[in-house]
Amino acid sequence: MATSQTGPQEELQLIPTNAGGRSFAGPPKALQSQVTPTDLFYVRNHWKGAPEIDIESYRLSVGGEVAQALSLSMDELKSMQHRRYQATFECCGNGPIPEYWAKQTRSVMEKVTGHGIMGNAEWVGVSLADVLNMAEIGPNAVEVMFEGADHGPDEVVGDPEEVTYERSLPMEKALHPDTMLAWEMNGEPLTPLHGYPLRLVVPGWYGMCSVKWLAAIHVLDEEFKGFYQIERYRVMNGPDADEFYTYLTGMRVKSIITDPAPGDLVPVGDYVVSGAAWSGESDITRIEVSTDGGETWTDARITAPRSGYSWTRWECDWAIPAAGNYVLMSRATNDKGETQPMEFPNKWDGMGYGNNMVFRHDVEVV
Ligand SMILES: Nc1nc2c(c(=O)[nH]1)N[C@H]1C(S)=C(S)[C@@H](COP(=O)(O)O)O[C@H]1N2
Ligand SMILES: [Mo]
Repeated sequence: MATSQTGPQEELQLIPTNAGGRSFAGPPKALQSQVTPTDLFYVRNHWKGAPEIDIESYRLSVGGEVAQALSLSMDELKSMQHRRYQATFECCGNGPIPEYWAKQTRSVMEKVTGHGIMGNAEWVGVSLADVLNMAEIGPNAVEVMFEGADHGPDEVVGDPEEVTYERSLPMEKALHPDTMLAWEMNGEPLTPLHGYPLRLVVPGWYGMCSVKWLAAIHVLDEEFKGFYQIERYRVMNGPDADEFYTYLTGMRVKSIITDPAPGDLVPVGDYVVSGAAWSGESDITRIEVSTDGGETWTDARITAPRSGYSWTRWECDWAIPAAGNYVLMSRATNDKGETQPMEFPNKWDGMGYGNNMVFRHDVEVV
């Protein structure tokens, strides 16, 4: 079986997204393995670097609509029952926007080609539910809000001038046993950029829900209306819709081709195309591949079903008849019967979030 040529072994490294040194995408080849190495796992921060946290004095505070307010050290958290699973993270700004649309789209992940604002990692921590149960949630609880230790002026135009990274979850997702307070990523303590010493992991939901550098947990008796909750990470329902916004939660059904990687030169002959597919909390049931720009489709084989909340890996044989330029595509369907759309679903929106369209993947065969 043929493999693609990549030239001399390239040094893989994170790619700045032109967002002022705040954020980095993983290189396309980092998405070829089941688990994304931590040093190649994307970084999406609203302010540059990571807040400094003194581990000796660090306490996670839990308060609000609870009978028993808590102040927990890392040692206390680590003495509770551990959870461990893989979870795929995707920033809702992941995925190139088609040329015709890119010019009008205001995305903070400017000029990223490829799909590297995502990755799959193994996380270890405790169930958030165990901590909330210890605090005894009161009868008026509606949502749980997570306060990060990072703050400053908002990155886009500096307005608001001072805001903290805070997000909330509905009770149902907050109390789901798989929603985790994690201190370990891929067998190591969290790195500063990924939220040391403690972050939330909201498996199956877009990345912005998983608050890093957790300072406090607030159980609320009303819906949270903070800036990063209601002014960001939403999509317009349509130019004339009655309801204006949908707030993104679970990751939409999506797939990517990871081999050949962009820029690989592929030889004529038999080739195995491979990639990943995921769909939030749902299972992937089908992946189809086209090697002729969407004219005809062939079913791909699932080679690794999801582990916990990881992506599903797949491959598909490609008998390449001749040299030339080919347009490959992959299209996933989940167990609810939802299939990736052929076009960007929120064209009118201007932000580019939640793009789960079938992408074109250009390949040069030599
Ligand atoms: N405190 C805090 N948490 C945060 C963010 C942030 O800027 N501050 N960024 C969010 C976004 S938009 C994403 S996509 C994920 C990225 O996680 P990672 O940088 O570990 O890949 O973290 C989320 N949690
Ligand atoms: Mo994100």
